[in-house]
Amino acid sequence: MNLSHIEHIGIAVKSIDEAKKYYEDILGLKCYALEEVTDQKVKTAFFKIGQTKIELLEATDNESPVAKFIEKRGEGIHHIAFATDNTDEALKTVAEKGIRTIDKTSRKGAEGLDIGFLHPKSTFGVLTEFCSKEI
Ligand code: CMX
Repeated sequence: MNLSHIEHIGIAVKSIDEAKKYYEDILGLKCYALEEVTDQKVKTAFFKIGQTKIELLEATDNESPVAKFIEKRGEGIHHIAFATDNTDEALKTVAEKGIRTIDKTSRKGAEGLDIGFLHPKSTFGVLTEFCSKEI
């Protein structure tokens, strides 16, 4: 399935405006993109460190997975995303090995990537994402 690196770490926050100050003013990283992903009911802010990105996630709706996550568990690490060369194939491969996938096929995520999630109950408590550039 060719996982190459950690593409990003998703962090659920109540307010991107507030959290962004910590990443920029304290850690000295630069926010290079702000994007709303309507399909996922989130606003995102991206920072890059080496090959890996930090993705801040703010819910845009009470029914957003991120709103539910913060209500239940508070702000913090929400998911880890692995880069692969083909999200659809990676989802299929793990499903065939008995892992519960949230998405059967990929959908469009931030930055135009093809994304798909594995259920945290099947991955030792970590919501896991595969993502790839369109092929
Ligand atoms: N990490 C770890 N565990 C999580 C979790 C997360 N991010 N989100 C939910 N859970 C756990 C809950 O704590 C709960 O555990 P318990 O039953 O032990 O309490 C269990 O999973 C079920 O949680 P829930 O609150 O009932 O939520 P749902 O089942 O309705 O949804 C999930 C959970 C993971 C299926 C849903 O959040 C989902 O489909 N996520 C994928 C999409 C997503 O998160 N999009 C936002 C980011 C998009 C982006 O990066 O662009």
